[in-house]
Amino acid sequence: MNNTNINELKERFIQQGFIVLPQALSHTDTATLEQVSQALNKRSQELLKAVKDDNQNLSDFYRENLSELIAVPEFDNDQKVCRYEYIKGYSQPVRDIIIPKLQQMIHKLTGTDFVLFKDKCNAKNPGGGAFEPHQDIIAYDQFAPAYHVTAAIFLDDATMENGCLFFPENYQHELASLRTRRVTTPVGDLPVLPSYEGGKAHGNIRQEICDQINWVPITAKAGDVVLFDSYVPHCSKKNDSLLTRRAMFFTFNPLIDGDFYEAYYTMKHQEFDNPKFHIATPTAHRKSVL
Ligand SMILES: O=C(O)CCC(=O)C(=O)O
Repeated sequence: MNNTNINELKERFIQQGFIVLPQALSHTDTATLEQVSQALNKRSQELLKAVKDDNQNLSDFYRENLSELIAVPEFDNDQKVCRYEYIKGYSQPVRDIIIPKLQQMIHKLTGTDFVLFKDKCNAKNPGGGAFEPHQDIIAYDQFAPAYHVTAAIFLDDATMENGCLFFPENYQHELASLRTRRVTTPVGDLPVLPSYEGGKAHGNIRQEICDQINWVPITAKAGDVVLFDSYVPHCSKKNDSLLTRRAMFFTFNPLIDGDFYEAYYTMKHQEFDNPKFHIATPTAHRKSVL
């Protein structure tokens, strides 16, 4: 993000709710994240196996292990890692190097100090990993902050074939006539879109709203960063390739609203089955409780 185009980026971020920053991290940083990803994916696999071998379920395991990495299995395979979370709690390089850099990036864009709210890595395994259209804010509203910025960092190229993200061209414009609840945020009043409640589609934006949105695929190279706020609708299709499409998501909230990272993960460890924590995600959990 250089100083010459910062005003244009700011304007686009406020208007669209997202921006793409090609190759925003250095090669050293992406190499660090690659190492972290390999170590944490291995740890997640070991955890899923150990819990199964002990005839335990993940809810009980996490209730008893509040500082453990959170491994969430795939919808159709309880031994395959769909995502893992609590990266900052687990990885010193992420804590000391990556998060401060992302904070700087977001500060440059918004002029505001942000603190980490949550983090995760989606594995997006071959044959799976579709995320239905949703707004992230729906999954965060049990905590005080009403606005968040997520940095999605791609560890693999994201393509049409392997399930890149889709964002609206300009949802505020496309849905200008929609009457819905609006929330005051640092970038203006943003809409909470009507979504399904309960059942398999819990948290997904209603179909008639999705149909009014002009969805644009955002393909990305490994090392690209996409910054998006917690109101912009987004989704991704399943991975139709033979390789994973890994991406880490670091979600921040304005520092002025407080630091909720540990409170968020204490709640997530204690309430692993709470549907709030599995909105629009392709995880084993959705099959079992919804
Ligand atoms: O990883 C993806 O393809 C989509 C992620 C997403 O939409 C989310 O986690 O909210």
